[in-house]
Amino acid sequence: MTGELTLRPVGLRGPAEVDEGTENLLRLAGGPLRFSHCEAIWRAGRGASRAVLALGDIVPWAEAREPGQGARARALLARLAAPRAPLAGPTLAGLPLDRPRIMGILNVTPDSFSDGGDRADPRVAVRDGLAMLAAGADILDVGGESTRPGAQAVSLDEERARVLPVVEALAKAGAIVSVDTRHAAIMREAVAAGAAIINDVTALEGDPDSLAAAAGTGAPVILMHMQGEPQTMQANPTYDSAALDIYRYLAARLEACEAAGIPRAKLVVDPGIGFGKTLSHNLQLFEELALFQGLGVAVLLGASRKSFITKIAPQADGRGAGPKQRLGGSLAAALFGLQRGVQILRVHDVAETCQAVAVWQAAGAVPSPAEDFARPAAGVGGALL
Ligand code: 7PM
Repeated sequence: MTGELTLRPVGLRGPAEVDEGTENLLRLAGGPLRFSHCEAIWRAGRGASRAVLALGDIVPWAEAREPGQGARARALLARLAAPRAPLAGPTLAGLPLDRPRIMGILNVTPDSFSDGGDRADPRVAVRDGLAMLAAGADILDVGGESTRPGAQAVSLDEERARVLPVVEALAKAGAIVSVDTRHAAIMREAVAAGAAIINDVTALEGDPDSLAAAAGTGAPVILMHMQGEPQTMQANPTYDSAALDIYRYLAARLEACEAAGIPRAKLVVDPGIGFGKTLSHNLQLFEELALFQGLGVAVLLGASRKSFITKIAPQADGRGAGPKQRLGGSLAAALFGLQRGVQILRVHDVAETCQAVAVWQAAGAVPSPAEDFARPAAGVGGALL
């Protein structure tokens, strides 16, 4: 019975915490973090065996699980270490992913949960988008259909009217715009209007035409995991193992995209915090975020202002903090994600997040130029294999 091997880098360290001259290390996805150990997970049927192993012990451990798994382990290690290709498409020259990227959220829906419909007016949305750019956003994510549980379905015409004017204006202003939609027609029209990236909470499954539409645009695609539908996804989310189940789902979506002609270099995965997950599932995903780097593509984290924050830290009066009172938790989640190797942060509070990331980097997670050039990082071809 063929099982399934996954490797989760653990003990991720910044350059000031490692000795590249003596340790057997890999850099995670070409970014600032290094690792010398992985949790190796072997899942056969419903059982899973796990072991935290030094890099040099992983291939033999895998081979001992099942002949041929040593080669699989080598391939996974190569994917974990490989620098992520810059995101590129017909209107996107190439956004390097070797440092944290900030995606500012522009929900242009009258009922968007976090900004209470402030941006139903396109002029307001464009003004706010430009402010986010000035505050340091690398990408602006424009969405016209609320995915709040119980939200009213939106007609294509209504979504069009909300999204396209904002996409066009911001793209004309020079912004890298992603369109947050599950509808193939909106994907096509938004890219034609200047959107550079497609962001789909249904991982191109929400519309039978999405795979072809996305492939046809040539735009990079963010594939997010959601269990069920927004209306019902929080009723009783269940997994054998949330991180492993979601990893398996995203691996399958990556295969489907490649088969449809979308190369892996244009794909980003996202575990979908809050989309069909209990608090426990969300926390396990945070802890195990580095697992997703084994898919060999960039990882996006969308935790900003989400309700799990109020479940962890209710306000003194016991009530849940409203979306705009969740900044502290959002920043903590963002930095935790960076510490687990996440490449893109999808956030409402751009200025605050950029400031937090800058302090995180200065505090040691990013190599000083001297440090970085003095000792080139060990590659996959080094002593470990
Ligand atoms: C109501 C409920 C309104 C939830 C908006 C939301 C993500 C996303 C959204 C995410 C990616 C929000 C969500 N969340 N796209 N779109 N990842 N890739 O909190 O986590 O913004 S909508």
